[in-house]
Amino acid sequence: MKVIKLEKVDSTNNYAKLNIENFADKTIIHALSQTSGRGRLNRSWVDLGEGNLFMSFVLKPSDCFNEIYPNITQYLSVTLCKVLESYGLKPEIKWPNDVLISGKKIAGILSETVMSGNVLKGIVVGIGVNLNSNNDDISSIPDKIATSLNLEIGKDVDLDVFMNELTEEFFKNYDAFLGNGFEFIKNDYINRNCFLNKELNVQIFNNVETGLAKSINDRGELVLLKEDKELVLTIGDIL
Ligand code: BT5
Repeated sequence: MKVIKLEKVDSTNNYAKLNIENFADKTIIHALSQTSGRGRLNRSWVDLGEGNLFMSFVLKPSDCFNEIYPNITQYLSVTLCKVLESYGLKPEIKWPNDVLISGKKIAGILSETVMSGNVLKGIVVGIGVNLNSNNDDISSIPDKIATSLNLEIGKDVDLDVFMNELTEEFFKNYDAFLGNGFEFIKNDYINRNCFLNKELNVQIFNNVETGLAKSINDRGELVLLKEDKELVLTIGDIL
């Protein structure tokens, strides 16, 4: 595993994608600050200043796409929960991969696939974790109630220590996850969920589906019960 350290970059995901040919499997791009951090669907990820985590995993598990690769984001959300639990917190997962503390967003995960024709050049899995912020900055985040680790535990967090813990935990079971897929983490994922058995509105692009969150299947998809019919959702945002 190699770590590439950058002072400042537009987005660690952009940097990883642009230079993907030059990076070996399991390379990490770590930036101390991001000027244009991205979320999904053109949303942005706010840089809350010094001491917060912005990193991307460059993964090259094979040169053809496998249906379990999209589940890497869920694998990373479970990994993050385990690290946050070691700080004495009780994180919860909101499908598919949001990690919340007492309902507040502490991290975001963005996975992007780089293809050239049918050849998979690599997968870039970016994660931002709020480690050190203050109440003013955190409340300026648009559209979401957010938090950061220091505000939850009442003391500053060491960025390098946290990043090493996250990286170690990620690679500890990564190969086993690739061999087994979502089922390998299904229990760990479900044990931390905050959405099952609740009535949900789920936005899928411009459409909103409403129903009871019945289960998570072996592929990590959300099974929504809508008027006696089952809807199986692969992507979406729980509103
Ligand atoms: C995400 O998108 O949550 C994925 C964010 C991934 C960020 C990492 S940082 C390293 C790597 N490089 C990148 O350029 N990106 C990745 P989404 O589910 O679309 O949520 C975006 C929404 O989260 C925004 O619209 C805000 O409401 C909220 N948000 C933005 N910044 C935040 C922050 N620092 N903390 C908590 N919430 C935030």
